[in-house]
Amino acid sequence: MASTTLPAGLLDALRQAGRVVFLTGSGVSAESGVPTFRDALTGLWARFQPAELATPEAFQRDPQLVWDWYRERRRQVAAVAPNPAHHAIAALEARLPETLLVTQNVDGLHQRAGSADAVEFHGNLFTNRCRACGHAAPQADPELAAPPACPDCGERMGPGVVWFGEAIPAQALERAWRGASEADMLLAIGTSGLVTPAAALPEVARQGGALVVEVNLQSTPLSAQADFVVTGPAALTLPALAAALDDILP
Ligand code: BV8
Ligand code: ZN
Repeated sequence: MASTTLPAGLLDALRQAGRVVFLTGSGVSAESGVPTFRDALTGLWARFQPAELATPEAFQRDPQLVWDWYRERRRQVAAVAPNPAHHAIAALEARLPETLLVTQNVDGLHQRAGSADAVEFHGNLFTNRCRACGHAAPQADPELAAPPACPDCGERMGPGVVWFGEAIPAQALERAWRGASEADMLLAIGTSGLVTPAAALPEVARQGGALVVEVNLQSTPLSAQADFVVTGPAALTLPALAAALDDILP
């Protein structure tokens, strides 16, 4: 396995950090074979932009088309497994005194890797939500062919994800914002920092006095805010970080 050199000082800073926040984007799921958000628009969907499918207006305009895209993504995710990056984050959560995992991903892979309490900032593919009355329900069957009717109000339900132009679920926003502002360290992993308000969390952490670590294949708009940069695939760099921490923790 290629060795990963961790930036000098990172391990000590992680060991001394009391409260650690992990903020993940689709780069964490890339090595499970889940296309990143933009990659998901290939093949059948190549002719669309995210905003043409991942919005309430798109669902109003053509519910079946939008539903089919989410059904395809549910199938893809149901067929893959968490990768070493997800498992390393679960291992770090178990080893560190106080952690919070905030994910922008909707694939549920962190939970399948053992991160039981992930804050799903953008919702979850395997749930449905009624935008008319707020009724929400799990939707385990990736093959459901059409949007189900809301059992409470009869309106058509859509995927339980946060579309562009929709508000972040209040509890997720509150937990993530408070966690970042109180953090001693925030690790931004596999996110391009393009989508707001998630992209503001590293700055919220810095304002609160936290150290910011970026784990990514390449630099992003968040790199300028980072005290440490770990470059490489998360499925390599995060297990290396977890193993190195194990070596120095009692
Ligand atoms: C809101 C769920 C207000 C859906 C997602 C102009 C016009 C209109 C709107 C806006 C505008 N400007 C700003 C906005 C706001 C908008 C926004 O940010 N737009 C962007 C595009 C400019 N935001 C919103 O609308 C948000 N809501 O603002 O509400 C409001 C307030 C009150 C009341 C009403 C309204 C809601 C945003 C949520 C959108 N939903 N997902 C679905 O999945 O279908 S976001 C979606 O895109 C993903 O969840 C992800 O978070 C995001 C980015 O996707 P990707 O590019 O795939 O992933 P990422 O960016 O994380 O990049 C991958 C990274 O990983 C890269 O850096 C890559 O280098 C790295 N990587 C790759 N492989 C690896 C790796 N790193 C390590 N290892 C590897 N192996
Ligand atoms: Zn309803």
